Amino acid sequence: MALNKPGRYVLSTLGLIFALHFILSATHEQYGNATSFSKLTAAWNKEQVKYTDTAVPAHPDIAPLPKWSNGVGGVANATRANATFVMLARNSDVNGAVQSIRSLEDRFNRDYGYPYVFLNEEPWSDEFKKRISAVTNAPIEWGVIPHDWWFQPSWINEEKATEGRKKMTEQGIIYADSVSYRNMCRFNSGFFFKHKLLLKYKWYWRVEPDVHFHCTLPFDPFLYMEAQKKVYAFTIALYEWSATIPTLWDTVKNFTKKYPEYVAKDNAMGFLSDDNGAGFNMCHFWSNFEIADMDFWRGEIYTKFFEFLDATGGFYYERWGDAPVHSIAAGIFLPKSKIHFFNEIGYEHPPNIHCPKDDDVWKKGMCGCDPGRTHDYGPYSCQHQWDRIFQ
Ligand SMILES: Nc1nc2c(ncn2[C@@H]2O[C@H](COP(=O)(O)OP(=O)(O)OP(=O)(O)O)[C@@H](O)[C@H]2O)c(=O)[nH]1
Ligand SMILES: *[C@@H]1O[C@H](CO)[C@@H](O)[C@H](O)[C@H]1NC(C)=O
Ligand SMILES: *[C@@H]1O[C@H](CO)[C@@H](O)[C@H](O)[C@H]1NC(C)=O
Ligand SMILES: *[C@@H]1O[C@H](CO)[C@@H](O)[C@H](O)[C@H]1NC(C)=O
Ligand SMILES: *[C@@H]1O[C@H](CO)[C@@H](O)[C@H](O)[C@H]1NC(C)=O
Ligand SMILES: [Mg+2]
Repeated sequence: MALNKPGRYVLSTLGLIFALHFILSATHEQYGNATSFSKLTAAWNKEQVKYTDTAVPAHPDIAPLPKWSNGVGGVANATRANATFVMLARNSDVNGAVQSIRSLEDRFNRDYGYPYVFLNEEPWSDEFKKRISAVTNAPIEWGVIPHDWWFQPSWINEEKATEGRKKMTEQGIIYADSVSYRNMCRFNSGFFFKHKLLLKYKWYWRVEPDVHFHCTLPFDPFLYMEAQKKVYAFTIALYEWSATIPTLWDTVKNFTKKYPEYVAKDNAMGFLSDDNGAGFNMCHFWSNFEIADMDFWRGEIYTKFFEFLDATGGFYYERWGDAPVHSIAAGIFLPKSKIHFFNEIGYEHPPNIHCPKDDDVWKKGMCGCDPGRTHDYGPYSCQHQWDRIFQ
């Protein structure tokens, strides 16, 4: 695990855990029962116990842990985060969606029971609901997206948008001609976290149909994010097709000129740019996997940022992806220490795969992937640009 200096961490938090424990035991009989010291000691060797100092009350909408679970790190359900999975999909994505959820349940969630929120611009089919419900016992909510958060706004100049799609098609860009792909990118950039089913959660883990989780997670990544005060996490970093975002960076620069106070000190600009912000080097986090804090997207800075981008029409006149938009925002408006690379999470969204290269991490996670195939330092990877900002 990428935890720094576990020994020191445990020591420095022991006091806090004990103090919290005594207060809670005295005031909550149920807490006392669930965490009697014999149980705590038995679970001591499990990684998760290290995070108990950041325990938050179980979210009211999170069901009790599944019967077969040993509890989160053996500490019952008091320690789950205020978190949910979110999947945007079409009814026709059902087979891929089932495959992704099976994989996620097997490698992580069967022991945690974090809820799922599914989003679609159309009503969910009975088949989709039935097939997904069959492969998880976790709570599931089925959301429909409000019309205006999905479809091309009426103020977009359709002639200009058509022209943009035509030009991109000639350049042989993937999804060049697709309006629905653009709807999806704009929705993921600026709206999903405002959906009423997501408002009650702080953390989300984005999952797509047809992805694979290749390693068993020996800890709860949500509680890790919380404990380490992270905001945004990724597993794969790569280059964007520049033809999809010709004016994005200039728009970003206009925004930061207007609001210089929003730019974080010690940010991750060195990941996004090779010349101190003059140009964008196309490096971004691959957003089909994300674990992040929705309160960052909901906050003043990102709200203004998205509105500024959206007003230019670039999501339709060009083909701005939610991946560069999220990555640029995280990279500029957050200190770099709040962005995390989850090496332990073996993840595949074909054609790319992150498989932990370190032998101990790979073994501990019982990873089913070939570390030789990992994207990390392949030719299309931006992992070097990520590493260099910490050197
Ligand atoms: N409801 C809905 N979901 C969509 C639509 N288009 C894409 N999605 C979802 O949005 C996410 C991203 O779309 P993908 O088609 O996977 O795009 P991608 O990951 O860039 O490209 P792929 O390599 O094809 O996976 C996935 O979760 C899709 O299921 C759509 O028109 N409606
Ligand atoms: C705590 O444990 C005792 C003894 O096992 C039991 O009688 C009591 O009902 C429990 N309290 C709660 C709130 O679970
Ligand atoms: C877990 O939480 C649920 C809902 O808050 C509660 O009903 C259940 O008793 C809790 N279980 C334990 C072991 O604390
Ligand atoms: C979970 O997070 C959301 C968003 O920050 C917040 O509104 C809600 O009150 C939180 N719920 C709990 C139980 O902490
Ligand atoms: C940035 O602002 C300048 C000055 O207002 C403007 O001329 C230019 O078109 C803007 N660039 C983009 C990409 O919006
Ligand atoms: Mg995809």
